[in-house]
Amino acid sequence: MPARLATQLAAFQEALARVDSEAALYELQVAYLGKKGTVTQLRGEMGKLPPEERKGFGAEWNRVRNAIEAALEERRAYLKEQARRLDLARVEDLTLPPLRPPAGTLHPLSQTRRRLSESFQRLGFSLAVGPHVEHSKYNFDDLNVPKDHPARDMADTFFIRPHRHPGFDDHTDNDAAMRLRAGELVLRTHTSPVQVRTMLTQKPPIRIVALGTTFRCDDDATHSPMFHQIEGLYVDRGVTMADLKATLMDFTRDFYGRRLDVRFRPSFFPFVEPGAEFDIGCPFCGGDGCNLCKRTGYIEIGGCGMVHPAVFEACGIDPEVYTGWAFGFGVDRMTMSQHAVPHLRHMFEGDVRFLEQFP
Ligand code: FA5
Repeated sequence: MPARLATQLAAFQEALARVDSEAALYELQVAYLGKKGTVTQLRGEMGKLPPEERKGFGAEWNRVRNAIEAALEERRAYLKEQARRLDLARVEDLTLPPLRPPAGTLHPLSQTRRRLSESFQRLGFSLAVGPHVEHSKYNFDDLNVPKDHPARDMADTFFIRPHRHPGFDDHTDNDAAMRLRAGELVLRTHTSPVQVRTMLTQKPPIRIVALGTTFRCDDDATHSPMFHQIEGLYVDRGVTMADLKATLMDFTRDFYGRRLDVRFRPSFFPFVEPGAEFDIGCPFCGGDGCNLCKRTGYIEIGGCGMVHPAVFEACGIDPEVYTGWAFGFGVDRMTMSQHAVPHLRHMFEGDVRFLEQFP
């Protein structure tokens, strides 16, 4: 065998012994038999040999190439087999229990809503619901809120413009929508319209709570454009302010899990007379004054009072026979005060780092 061929074959065999992957094997193949491979190039030199040597060199070259190809093939089969053995020998512990996907928890507001409805159901109240898009008659007029009341101002109320849906031209809902005049549809500014809807459809005795979303054009640390209220209504013969006080004191003890100081501050709401703000003694400082209660020792929960006779009349209930009380509390503020949340915004941002704190 010509010396140059023998050198290449020996170098190849030495390199082959060190190959331990299919990728390295491929590189070796290219280095020797590729277009610019060292063995391929030797073939090109055949033309420079005297004619009598060419035939012998050609036969030797073929032998070397075949030997290299066979060795490559053998090594490839060996590497494949080794990889297969490794794969088979791998031990997977199929008895390990799978990782649990992270489970979500109820939003802190939903937790409060549940606890509130459970508390009032225990006190004998049933749950009532009303729509978010409300007629101004129920949101204002029937609640004795006059047309010039500041709450009707654009600063507080989101008005809805009735809109004919082009795809439903002959739909009766569309016709009803078009009969509404501007300013008649609003996003309910409180849950009090549920009082009206209930009294229009049920006869006393009535004992309901309505929990839900409410909307106002308001935005700061303790006011949000979308927030939640719980409304309570109790109507029967001989209902007095003393019933209201007793119920709210009972509820506070049940909800906060301990007896808290409470206070009723005279206040004005057109749909009650007399009216009051209901405050609880700050559950954090125990009344000494802290940042959460703005150093007053009390936290305002919402309004309450005796149902105004004008509201009874608008709902077809005789105010000479029946009396009743109502309240409307801010659910978000109650949640904030319960967990010392500094800004209302945290409730609606959906930040998992905040939500994880309420398992
Ligand atoms: C009312 O909404 C009356 N409907 C409550 C009522 C019902 C009084 C029945 C008498 C009888 P007020 O506007 O004060 O009242 O709101 C009640 C509570 O809702 C407030 O004390 C506060 O806790 C909460 N609230 C009001 N506006 C916002 C807001 N923008 N963001 C968060 N909470 C709010």
